[in-house]
Amino acid sequence: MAEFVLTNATIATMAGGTPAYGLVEHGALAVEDDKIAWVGPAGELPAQFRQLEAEDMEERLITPALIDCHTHIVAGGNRAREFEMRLEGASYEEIARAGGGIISTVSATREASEERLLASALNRVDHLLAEGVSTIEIKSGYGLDVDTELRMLKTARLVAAERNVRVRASFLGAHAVPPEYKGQPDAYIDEVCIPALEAANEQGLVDAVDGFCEGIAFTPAQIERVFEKASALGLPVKLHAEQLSNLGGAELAARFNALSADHLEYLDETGVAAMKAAGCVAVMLPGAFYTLRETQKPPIDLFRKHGVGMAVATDCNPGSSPVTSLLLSMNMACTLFRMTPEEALAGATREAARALGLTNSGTIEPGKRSELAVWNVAHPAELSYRIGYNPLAKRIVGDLS
Ligand code: DI6
Ligand code: FE
Repeated sequence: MAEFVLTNATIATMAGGTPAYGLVEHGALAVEDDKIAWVGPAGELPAQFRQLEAEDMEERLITPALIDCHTHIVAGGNRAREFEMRLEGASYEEIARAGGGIISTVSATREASEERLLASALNRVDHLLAEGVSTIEIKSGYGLDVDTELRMLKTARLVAAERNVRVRASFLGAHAVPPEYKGQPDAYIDEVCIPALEAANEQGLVDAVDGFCEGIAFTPAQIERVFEKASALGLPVKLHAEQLSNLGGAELAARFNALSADHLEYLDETGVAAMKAAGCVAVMLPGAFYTLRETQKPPIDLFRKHGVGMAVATDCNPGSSPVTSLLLSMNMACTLFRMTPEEALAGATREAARALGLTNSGTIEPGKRSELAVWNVAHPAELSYRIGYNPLAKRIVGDLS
């Protein structure tokens, strides 16, 4: 069992309250059994920890290890051609309605073997781990048939077997209507989506159930049927909601006590209030906003006013957010959405943990797991400030399996 002390560090505990960042200067922390045993000013380290091996952090910054709470990192192929088409004037919705978009990744994913899916996912996962990420949420939703949905979820589990990373797998069968069910979304939900969810759950492959509630995807009534099945199976839910229009998806998610509602550019105050009442986290995905050159920003001021927690994630996917940097996503959350660097860091740690229902990760507090990132910077605002620069010194995360 690991027992050690890290000393002479600046520690952003992200435990909330004051001072900002929960900052401890000239700090130390003690780790026992992969848990935080103590954190505070180095001069106050209790006697019982003074005989443990101590490592001098030379005034580096320690934060909770980062958590990417929304990715589609397992996917076949890429959509560089659609990137070109959008630059030539086509919209994301037009491309989707013409059979491209999510459906083009579905074709590539159906054709890919488990080995190919795993190798391409690991390549992207490694970029996240190099930035001090401990935990990655991975969605299915590019299979849209029972076999391929299961293959994606198995690949997500294999990521955690190949690397020291915690993976949370979300079933996203209600992501798009596949070509063989064109014009028959209800039949798709009944004949494919719900049976795939049951099969995946039986095999222990599902930690949460997600959906895409949008004009180009599924109506609230269709998502509700998937959520009812999730509830019957005892699985928590989350939802892609209000990304391109307001269909009341966040309110639906709140009625099912969703862990999170994600995107939310078109959310109104009624939806924000419903999320607050349900304790639902708002997941901000500035990489998709940037890639699609959106102009309607999510209602950050309303989230602040109502006290709705905001997470920040990459939304790593081949179409709307080919982003494999959580630090860049934090920078975009600040520059594009006007979140503060403190909110952005909380969004990639404490609030991201909440968005995944993880109660023992995301802050540096006694009793929580010691999942830490050590950075070659002096102040936590530097993590959001630089662009395309990775200041990670090391990840200290214990065994995440
Ligand atoms: N919203 C997203 O950001 C991803 N899925 C979704 O429902 C993007 C999916 C894609 O374009 O491949
Ligand atoms: Fe997404």
